[in-house]
Amino acid sequence: MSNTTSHQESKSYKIKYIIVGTAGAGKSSLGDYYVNRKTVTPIKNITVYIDFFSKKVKINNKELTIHIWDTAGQERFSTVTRCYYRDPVGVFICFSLINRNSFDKLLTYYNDVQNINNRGASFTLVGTFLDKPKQRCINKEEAEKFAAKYKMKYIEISSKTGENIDECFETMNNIMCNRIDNFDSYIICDNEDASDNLDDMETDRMILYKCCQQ
Ligand SMILES: Nc1nc2c(ncn2[C@@H]2O[C@H](COP(=O)(O)OP(=O)(O)OP(=O)(O)O)[C@@H](O)[C@H]2O)c(=O)[nH]1
Ligand SMILES: [Mg+2]
Repeated sequence: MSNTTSHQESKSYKIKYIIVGTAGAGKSSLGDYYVNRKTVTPIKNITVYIDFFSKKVKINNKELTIHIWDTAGQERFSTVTRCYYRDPVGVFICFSLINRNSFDKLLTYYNDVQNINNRGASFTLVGTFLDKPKQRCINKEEAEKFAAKYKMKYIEISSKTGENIDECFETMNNIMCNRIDNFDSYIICDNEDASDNLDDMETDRMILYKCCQQ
């Protein structure tokens, strides 16, 4: 006799995340550490338009294929990066714990994503540069207050040491599993045919192409 529950639990899901925040906030470093275990180097690699990471994880018998869209923080790319705010179900808003300006811009990013997103995105606020306590200018209470006000999770990470990076994504992955268990239509409908991830990437690349033509 078939078991409906175990059949459901062994299903694969594709999940789209996006990382936003000011230039130099550590967005690419966060994604690169989580997916490739790459620690930061002194060489700066500015993201142009958008970058992409992918990783498969298994949680409670669910296979998640995670697509992470890493946006450029530089203002001159914002017309294009905003095109990617529509679809993600998980959003990481990054700021640097050692840069006040990156914290002051958080609300702008939050509002921009909320205005464009149509998947009921879950948000995590990520404070980066945890390995630089002496240069720190945003304290934990201030960041926690902001996160609580906008109903986000809050976590502090270092892409130099890797501290809390797995936890950062695991927290979001668990939120996604809960949303799936609660039959969240934004995720379930996106996964009617979860096997074909390449087509999905192609669609996203077309969005980038169209935006660049504007
Ligand atoms: N010490 C330390 N350095 C970091 C950390 N995160 C990022 N960096 C460094 O900060 C610089 C900028 O990091 P990126 O990850 O490229 O920043 P970004 O947000 O992707 O920047 P854009 O692509 O321009 O929007 C790089 O030189 C990184 O090596 C961190 O947690 N600790
Ligand atoms: Mg980058």
